Amino acid sequence: MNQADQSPAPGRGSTDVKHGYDPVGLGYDVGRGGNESEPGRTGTRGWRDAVWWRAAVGGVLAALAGLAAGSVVAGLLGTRQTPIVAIGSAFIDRVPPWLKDLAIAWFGTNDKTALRVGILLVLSALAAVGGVLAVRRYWAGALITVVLAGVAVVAAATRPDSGQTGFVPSAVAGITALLILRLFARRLAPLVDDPADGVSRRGFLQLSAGVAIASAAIGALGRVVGGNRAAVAEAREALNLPKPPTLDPPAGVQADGATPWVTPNVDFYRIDTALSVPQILPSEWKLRIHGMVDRELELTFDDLLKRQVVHKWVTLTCVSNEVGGDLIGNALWSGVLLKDLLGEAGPSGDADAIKSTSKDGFTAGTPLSTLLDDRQSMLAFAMNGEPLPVEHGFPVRIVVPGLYGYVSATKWLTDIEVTRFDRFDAYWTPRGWSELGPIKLSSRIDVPYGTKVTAGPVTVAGVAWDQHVGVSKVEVRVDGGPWQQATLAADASIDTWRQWHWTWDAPRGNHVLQVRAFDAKGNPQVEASAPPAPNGSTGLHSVNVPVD
Ligand SMILES: Nc1nc2c(c(=O)[nH]1)N[C@H]1C(S)=C(S)[C@@H](COP(=O)(O)O)O[C@H]1N2
Ligand SMILES: [Mo]
Repeated sequence: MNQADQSPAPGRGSTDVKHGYDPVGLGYDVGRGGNESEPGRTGTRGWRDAVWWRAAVGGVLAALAGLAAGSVVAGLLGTRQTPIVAIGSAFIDRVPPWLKDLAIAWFGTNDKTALRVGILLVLSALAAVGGVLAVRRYWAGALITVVLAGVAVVAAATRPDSGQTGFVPSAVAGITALLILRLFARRLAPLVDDPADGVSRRGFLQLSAGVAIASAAIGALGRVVGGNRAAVAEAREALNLPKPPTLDPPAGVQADGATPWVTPNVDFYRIDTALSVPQILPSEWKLRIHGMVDRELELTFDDLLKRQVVHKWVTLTCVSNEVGGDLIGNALWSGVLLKDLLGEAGPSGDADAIKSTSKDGFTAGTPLSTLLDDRQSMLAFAMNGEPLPVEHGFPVRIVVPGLYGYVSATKWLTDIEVTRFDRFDAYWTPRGWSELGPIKLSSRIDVPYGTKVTAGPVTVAGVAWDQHVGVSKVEVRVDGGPWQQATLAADASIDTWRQWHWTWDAPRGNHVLQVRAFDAKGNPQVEASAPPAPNGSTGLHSVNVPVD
């Protein structure tokens, strides 16, 4: 039951005219007992006694409490869709390009921060109006909260990256804000009739302080309980990284076939030992480069961004990939060359490796030579033009063209020690995997696969890779017959996979297709089958194709 609606006290309702100029009836003028013939007193007493500003404060505090609750829930659920992120993302998706350009012109790389501040200001203003309305008619004020929360819920629910629970934080935020708004409305209702009512004034102060402290505490608790997830998600969202000149695949690369040349971030395979994904705020990220160096380096995320940034297509592969498997993906990585950073540190001539360590204690051992040569090994902070997804190593990981991930691609990177292979074991080495892990030449058939094929011309297509060596030729054979040369898509660089396709005049019956690739020097793929351990699978990919 709502006291504000039920109070029989006079001085409320649209028929009440005795407050004179008082459009909302909340003591904007002189309040109860005031004297309209004494205009001199109106200003100060009116201001101090007035309910409206207290009601506005209550509205804003209710909204902030809702946002705090929403952040906690987002943290617990592991979704990045806090109410602000939900609204902000929906806004970014819909904003016309000219406005985006204007925002960038005005705020530069702070445009995302400006957007957040803007959203907060607009929300606060609306919440203040809601607070004022709620004192007289709770549901009139509550309606504003319902609409705002509704917008956030719909925005979160319709985002492609929000998952099934993305809307929950916004819903919880809305409900929390409604409950707190109700408390404020009740507290303030008596002041409408008697602005000098000391009990109610103190009550308002106590409630305000309580809500403010509780919101701050809940926000802090959320960071602990949620492992910083919401805060990291928001920080990631707010980052404005140097953009690659283009996200388009290099011209002429596309080939007929099922596998797109670029692997979208959401489809990119994920392999790691992290039960719970490390949550690192860019503002708290630090990298130490030390060990056998002339000068130890300590870098912050901002230090990294101040350096020369490179953008490079690299196909990452997992050593656990079986023949024909999908633990491989191609992305445009943006970051800073390890060659530059190690050059600054000055590695000792005796060093032959780095041991890189992640926040969660994973380690990889990488030959120093692969970081200092021309292959553009990097500390990557962006993937396909976006900040690294958290599960792919946010905020910074290593990418080394030509090496399996387990010996190079440390995610959530925090430490690089320049050292010697004979002085340490990386994570997978004592677990039965080779110390060195160059990627092996391999190839895969992607179509036809699991689809019905009709007799006649059929496109057979797939990918082949031999990162940092290059693929020179791909051949296909049917039922163990003669090898036939497939068409290779244009080369992007030797560090990416290569698409291939071949047209097969398919006869009826059950057939077996096989593929093999040749490296840049003309060596064929190893045909003998070997399992992934200890340093990568070999063998030819075969698919059975029934043709009607
Ligand atoms: N911190 C950390 N980084 C890691 C790993 C890990 O377990 N922990 N696994 C590695 C392995 S085995 C691979 S194949 C790649 C996979 O990177 P991705 O998950 O971004 O595809 O990350 C590498 N980096
Ligand atoms: Mo891997």
